Amino acid sequence: MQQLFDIYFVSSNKHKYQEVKKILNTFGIEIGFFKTELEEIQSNSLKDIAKKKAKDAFSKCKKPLIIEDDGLFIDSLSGFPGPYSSYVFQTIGNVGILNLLKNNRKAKFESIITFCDKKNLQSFNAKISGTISKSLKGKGWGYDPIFTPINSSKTFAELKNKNQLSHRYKALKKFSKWYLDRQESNDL
Ligand code: ITT
Repeated sequence: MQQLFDIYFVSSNKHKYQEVKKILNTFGIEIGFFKTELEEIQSNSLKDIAKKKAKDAFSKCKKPLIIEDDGLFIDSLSGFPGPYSSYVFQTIGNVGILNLLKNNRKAKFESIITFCDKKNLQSFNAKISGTISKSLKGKGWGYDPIFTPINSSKTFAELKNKNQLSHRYKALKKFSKWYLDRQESNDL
């Protein structure tokens, strides 16, 4: 029989779910996976995209849920690919990004986690600074082989503790505090 959860992560991306599950477990939150493609509006604001995605997710899953929208923002490319990170990864990919960069390799990863249920639509965001490596390093998903977080010489793909410092970890930490406080005061 299928297990029922108090809260679901809705996404098409199983790598994101695997990380979200591990991170939330460390905060004592169990989460189920509702795998589906979500509507992504075109906007320069991750927060607007995330809110729309969360409403679309709720119309499909019909249970309390979170979704996540991420963007990789590269300084020398004026923030590109930003809200288009998913599309850019599927088209030019990591090698395409490496070919676009010269000396300035500074970048940021941002995560927005949005919670949605019948009453609430609440977002939590976090960023991590870093640089884009000069070549692919390590085996990881998405941009992990090219993103080196600040204070590290290794890419996300090479690091063992990505889930203790990533943009996703920081946004989920904020969400967990809010969620557990609400649960404790029977406000959910
Ligand atoms: P959803 O169904 O949840 O929307 P998605 O993969 O389309 O899944 P996003 O729109 O948030 O998700 O995509 C941002 C892209 O950025 C994603 O497809 C990855 O390629 C990349 N990405 C996000 N977080 C990452 C991480 O921690 N490490 C590596 N790449 C990441």
